[in-house]
Amino acid sequence: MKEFVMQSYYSPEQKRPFFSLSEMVVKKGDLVRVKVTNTFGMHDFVIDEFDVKRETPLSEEQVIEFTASKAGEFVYYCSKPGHRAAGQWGTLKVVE
Ligand SMILES: [Cu+2]
Repeated sequence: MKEFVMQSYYSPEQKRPFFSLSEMVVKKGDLVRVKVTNTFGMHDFVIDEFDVKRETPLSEEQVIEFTASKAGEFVYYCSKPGHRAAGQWGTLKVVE
């Protein structure tokens, strides 16, 4: 089990949305638990390759679990309009 904790938020100063964590590294076969708390704005958490798509309501910790069943580099991102393009994404590295 690999556990990660991150915040999802919109920065009024920088005028763009963020995840507080930009990278997660796990081993193939690991059960991955990601705790995401949205502290400002409207966001979700998506990893297409692992069929992860979770709404993250404001101020509620969401616990997302999946098995890293394939190796490679994948992107986790927020699918709200414009957020990924503005930089709200990170890299999930699954090593053999
Ligand atoms: Cu977002």
